[in-house]
Amino acid sequence: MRALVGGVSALLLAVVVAVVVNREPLQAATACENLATLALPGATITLARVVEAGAGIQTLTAPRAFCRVAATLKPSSDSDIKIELWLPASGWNGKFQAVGNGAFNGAIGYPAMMTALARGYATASTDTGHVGPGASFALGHPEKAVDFAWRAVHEMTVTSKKVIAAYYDDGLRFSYWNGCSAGGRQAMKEAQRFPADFDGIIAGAPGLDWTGRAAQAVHVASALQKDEAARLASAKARLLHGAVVNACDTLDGVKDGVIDDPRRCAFDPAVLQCKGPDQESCLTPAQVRTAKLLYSTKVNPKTERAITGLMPGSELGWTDMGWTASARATGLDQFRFLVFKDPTWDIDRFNFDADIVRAEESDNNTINALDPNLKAFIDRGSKLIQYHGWSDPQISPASSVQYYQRVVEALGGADKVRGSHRLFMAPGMGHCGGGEGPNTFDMVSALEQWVEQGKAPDQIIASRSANGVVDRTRPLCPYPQVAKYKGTGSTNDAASFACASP
Ligand SMILES: [Ca+2]
Repeated sequence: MRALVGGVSALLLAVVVAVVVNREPLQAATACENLATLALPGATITLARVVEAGAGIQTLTAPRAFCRVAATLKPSSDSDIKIELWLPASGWNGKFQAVGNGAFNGAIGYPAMMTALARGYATASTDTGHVGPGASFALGHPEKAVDFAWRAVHEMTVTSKKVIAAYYDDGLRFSYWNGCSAGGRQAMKEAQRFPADFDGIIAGAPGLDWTGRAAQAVHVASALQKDEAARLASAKARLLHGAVVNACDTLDGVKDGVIDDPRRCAFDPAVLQCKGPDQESCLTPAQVRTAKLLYSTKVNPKTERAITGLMPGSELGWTDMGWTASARATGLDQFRFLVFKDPTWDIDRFNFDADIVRAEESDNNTINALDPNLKAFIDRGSKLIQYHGWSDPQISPASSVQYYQRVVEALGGADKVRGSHRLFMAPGMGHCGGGEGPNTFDMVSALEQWVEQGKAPDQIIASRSANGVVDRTRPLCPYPQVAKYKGTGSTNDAASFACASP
């Protein structure tokens, strides 16, 4: 009997050893390098090499050893999509996290990949099908425009999952998307168009109304180009910001230098208008008009959809050409290369009413990620965390609220949406971070808990630091809830607040 047990034990041991032995080579250098010969439709693997922990990539340091895979994807004859996929050589968490891009920039997002890799993720990023900033790549290359609009991200995701399946013994457990700005637009596009690609999606400050934002930024830039005296230099923007905060800070019941819901701030810049000549302490009539222009909501005269402006409180992020240099450049390139397809087109030719219609029609929902029908994504059980800073000077935060409300309407009420899609507005936060409000948070952990444990994020704690020390924490709340002060305790402590209806 004992001999039999011993025999069984020996057999078990042999099986265990066999499994371990079988498994080990898959995570060794040779297995990584063998990925170079992997046959994938529409994809050519151009690099498969182990990078050791501590090795440098650009200015970054690898937090763990990984298998670095680079590939070129050609879903169309004119496509040239570069991707990288990094596979932890050990300590893989069984999950995949794809990361997003910024503006029109054709560049693989190494920093975000490093962050995902450090958490044990297999991670991927694409250059979206072209190299470098700007949209000149699209001129005469409609297929490259499609690659940028949605195809590069989807193809990257499909290819990455195949490589992950080839490299690891264990199956992929969960797939995530994490992006902000253009990466937030990519996030929404995936949820709308390829609902099976990801189990969980983080959409930060999504540029989902890409053409509306381009029109708004060019509209402001056009006005300021015509009249230099109307520009709001940073000292005047600071003056305006101080007056806005002074007028609206306490509308939320807490005097903390941050306006919780700037839509309630009905500040009229005309109160700052100079009584006499221009001075540091006042705004000229032209500067008052500029401030109103930046806050203003325009309407697409054909679709009647509102193209929202910037919010009171965002003034410190404005440049003297309005919005930001990035918004202006992205807007100009949108019209020059994608709408008019004319490299000589310039901002002085812009006509808002005619050109916003033309921009949206020519886009035909290719780059814009405005489709509110998330039913397939939701029915699949996938989860979407959307967030946006109320002081974002780049992409109107009200566009995030508008989209969320359109999803609620399309799906038949907030009850149909709450279990799958939540929007977190961050008071005082700038574009994807920064700003005077709490602006640091861990959306990845919140999403992991929602997707993997079914624990929906009823609040997400955000913090703010000064000189490397956290000086305020505050819950971010699922829209339309806001963080309400309980009446006792420090207003710099998240525990003094609870998420509640406004
Ligand atoms: Ca306040």
